[in-house]
Amino acid sequence: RKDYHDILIESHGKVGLITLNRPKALNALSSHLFHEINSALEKYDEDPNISTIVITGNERAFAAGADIKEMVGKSFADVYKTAFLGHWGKINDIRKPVIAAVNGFALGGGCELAMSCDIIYAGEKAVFGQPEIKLGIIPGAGGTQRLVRAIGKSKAMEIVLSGRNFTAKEAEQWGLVSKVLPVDKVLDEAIKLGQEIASLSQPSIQAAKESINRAFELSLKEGCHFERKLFYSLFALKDKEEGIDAFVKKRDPKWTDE
Ligand code: CO8
Repeated sequence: RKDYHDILIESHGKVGLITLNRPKALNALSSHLFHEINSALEKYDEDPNISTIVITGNERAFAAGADIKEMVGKSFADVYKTAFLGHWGKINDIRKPVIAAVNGFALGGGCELAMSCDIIYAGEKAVFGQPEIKLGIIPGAGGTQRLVRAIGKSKAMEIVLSGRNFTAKEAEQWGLVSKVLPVDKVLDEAIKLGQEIASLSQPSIQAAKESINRAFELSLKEGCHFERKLFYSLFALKDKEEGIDAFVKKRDPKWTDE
């Protein structure tokens, strides 16, 4: 498609794929590239033919971070007044599930982009890290917040304060990624997972995502309360009747997403 320069988009059934495509810069997330990611995410989120989204890079890099070259010479006033890179938060508003298929480097903003997705699949050679400290800065797109929630304080401190990278295997052991796969299988498996999720009733998928994400914002009591309200509200769906009836009658459900 001609509308984008630094990403490729293609759909696989109901899965919308976004491939970061700035290979010479190891998919460094320039403002322009990030605007394109946001635009594609928004289009997929609105597209009734798409149910889940996969973001990937190439074998060498998912993304090696924000574009460091854009930061040269920028002062505090410059970045503060213009809310530099403020548009990075858009992905958090996407309602449909977003899966990251990570090969190669996922560093700095690249690691943060992966962590902003709902599920991460990683290739055996993937390398994660928050090396910002080595540039005299700190993570700025949620790295200090999401990493500690995913892997706990001691490990998050070690990673962010030392700037050392960590492997796909470590990321899996620590619970940051849900699966480590051979390099050439990561994208296929992520798309397969996307298709599996897309084959279910979408209002309940979106409610489940919304509810899980509340766990990061609310106390346990409030979170369970929120979940219960959503649970009750799903009884208003035709798909709830369909799913329960299909189970009772031992047949396959036919979802209408209503
Ligand atoms: N930004 C810009 N260009 C980059 C970046 C980057 N993050 N990473 C790599 N490149 C470019 C290199 O400059 C090089 O370009 P050229 O060929 O023109 O010199 C090309 O990509 C290939 O890179 P290398 O030659 O360095 O490849 P190597 O295999 O030798 O090394 C590394 C690979 C180890 C990944 C190395 O490139 C590297 O260390 N990259 C930088 C990693 C990093 O520090 N990332 C963190 C950036 S800061 C950040 O992400 C903050 C996010 C804040 C978000 C805030 C939102 C509000």
